[in-house]
Amino acid sequence: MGDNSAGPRCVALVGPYLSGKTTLLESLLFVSEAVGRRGTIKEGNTIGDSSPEARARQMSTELSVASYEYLGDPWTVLDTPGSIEIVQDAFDAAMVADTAVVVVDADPAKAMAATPIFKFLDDHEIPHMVFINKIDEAAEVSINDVVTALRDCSDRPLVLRQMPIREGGEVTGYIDLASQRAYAYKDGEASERIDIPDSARADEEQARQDMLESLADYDDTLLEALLEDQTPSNEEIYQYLTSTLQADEVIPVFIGAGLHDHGVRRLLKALRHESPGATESAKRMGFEGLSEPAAQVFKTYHMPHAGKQSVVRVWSGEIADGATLNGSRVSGIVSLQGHETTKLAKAKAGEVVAFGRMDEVHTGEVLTPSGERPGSVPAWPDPVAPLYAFAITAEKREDEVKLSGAIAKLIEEDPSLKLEQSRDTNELLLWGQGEIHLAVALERLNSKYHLSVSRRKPQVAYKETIKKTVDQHARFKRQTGGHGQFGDVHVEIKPLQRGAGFEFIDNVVGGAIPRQFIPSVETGIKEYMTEGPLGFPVVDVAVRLYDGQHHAVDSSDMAFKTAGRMAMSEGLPKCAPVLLEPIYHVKVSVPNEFTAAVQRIVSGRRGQILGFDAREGWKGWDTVEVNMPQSEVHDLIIELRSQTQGIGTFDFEFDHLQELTGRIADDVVQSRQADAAQ
Ligand SMILES: Nc1nc2c(ncn2[C@@H]2O[C@H](COP(=O)(O)OP(=O)(O)OP(=O)(O)O)[C@@H](O)[C@H]2O)c(=O)[nH]1
Ligand SMILES: [Mg+2]
Repeated sequence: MGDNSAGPRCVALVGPYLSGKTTLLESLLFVSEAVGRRGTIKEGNTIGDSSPEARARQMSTELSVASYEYLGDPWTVLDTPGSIEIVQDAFDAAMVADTAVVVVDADPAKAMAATPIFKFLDDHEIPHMVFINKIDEAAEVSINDVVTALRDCSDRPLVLRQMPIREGGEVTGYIDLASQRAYAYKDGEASERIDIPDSARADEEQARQDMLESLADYDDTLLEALLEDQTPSNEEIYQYLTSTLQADEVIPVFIGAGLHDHGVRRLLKALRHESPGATESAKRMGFEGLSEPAAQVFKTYHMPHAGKQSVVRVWSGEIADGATLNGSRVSGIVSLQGHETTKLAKAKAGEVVAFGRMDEVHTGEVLTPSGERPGSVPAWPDPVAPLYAFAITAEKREDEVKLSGAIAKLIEEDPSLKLEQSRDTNELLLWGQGEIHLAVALERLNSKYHLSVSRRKPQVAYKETIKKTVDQHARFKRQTGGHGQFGDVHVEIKPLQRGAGFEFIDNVVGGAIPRQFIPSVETGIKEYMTEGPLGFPVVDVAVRLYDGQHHAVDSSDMAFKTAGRMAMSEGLPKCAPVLLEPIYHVKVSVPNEFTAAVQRIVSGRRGQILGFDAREGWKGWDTVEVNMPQSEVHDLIIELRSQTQGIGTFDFEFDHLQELTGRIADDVVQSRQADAAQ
């Protein structure tokens, strides 16, 4: 690797919120002369983040794709959002990249935020480097402290490749530990080679030795050489660096400042020399030795005019516009430069392009002429599970049908969103990762589809039951002109155990109520049960129909249904009704320094701790298992993130219904009655 034979390569910029990925993309494009003028986030004129949502918020809200050529090599860069709430695109982009560059702040206190992405890259063995950004603001920061803090968040060893040179309270340049050359940063041009400052020599020797020792863990020849006090040649060192990156064994760490193009040429060169190419990545993704062309969709956009665009990495062969893949026709191939597109006649292995109007095709899908997914290709990772929901309604009634269609498109673009029609409360729930994620989704509905949507906190699926058994008689009798109405029932209403649901027992003997009317009584009873005396669906109740009367002419299905409902509406309030609230089983996962904080959060939310354990596969993390009322789970993620540097998370499922009494229950019932009165 490391020369023009690598073919088109692809790098993904990933890492925590606001660490400078989009700015670094701009710098990569500027330094490589793909753009002549440098945009900034502040001015809102970068190649990345072109959507109105991203510009307005000065944050990335979805993937941006752009390309450049450096020293004759073609590259595509995938710039991904860093917000912990908008994570899907970073994961999906990293999957298809040859190398992921984890851009982080030069601040040890912010290192932890990189944990989820390190974990993802480690789990999928995606080669990655670290770029410690904003070095221009890090005059007082020890780079070793940053690296040490990052090491705690990564399974793979981090190896510092550059050392800052400090002068007059500023970082003025760097020493490259592989080549042992020093450079002074120059604004707007390449860094200038200088002598290694005497003051830095001792540190440099030590840092270089540390680097070599880390590499030696993966190479016996190097280990022997070091043990015998031999220094390998620079050529050999570069070879070790390249092979350990490709195998995702070692994570090289670079430093710089995207905003000032500092260290960016060095990064371009490191990528050029050390990044694996599409052939290696195709192997990693299970596309080795394929006899037909293949591409894989890693992002779907719905464009207002161009329609659906499936962004793919081509893994093998060539694909021409008009080709049929998986039974769908490719209608247009374009390369992407931010929101600008350029038409192409074909795309070849290694390239990242968008295929037009393949309506049946989804993110993660492998596209081949035969339509077969090679058995060696692993399943695409599951979408990130939702954590937070709003209940939504179209502000204009006539938009309701359009709304679900538009949301389906949003979900295709971002599978970490989910739509659910709640069976309990009948609300339309939009699920996502948090408030910002959902707010961005609603803004997108507006900017792309001109849909205005109102949102509110989802209702809790309260139920009610009873605690006492009661006998109830009810008679429905009407005399209206000719035909009258008559139905008369005796029922016993009694509580059942939790989870038993509803039971109807027919104990009528001797034809007191004719057979054909008995199902109508049951229907009437069930109708009432949808909203009991407290205003909620009634559960865990048995109703035994044991007697009644009928009238030869006036009795009817209608009359007995009404009598059944009357028996319930008169009887149930006397049965000591009680509110039931849904309790969820929640598994909260955090770095273990926050485990005590979780205990506080849980007890503040009427939760009950069931136990805790190390989180499987996550170094230094705990999972705390709790039972918690649904009403408290709603915004749990917000408090959890605020207490855990953003990275705490949980999963949850309904567990059981539990009696709720006292003030909280009174409030629930009152607000239900207030709603009903409206
Ligand atoms: N001082 C300094 N500021 C920087 C540097 N790089 C980025 N910034 C600033 O950091 C802020 C965030 O930059 P972005 O490029 O949007 O960061 P990002 O990682 O793309 O953000 P998200 O995609 O939302 O996670 C902006 O105000 C940038 O101007 C840098 O090298 N030095
Ligand atoms: Mg960004």
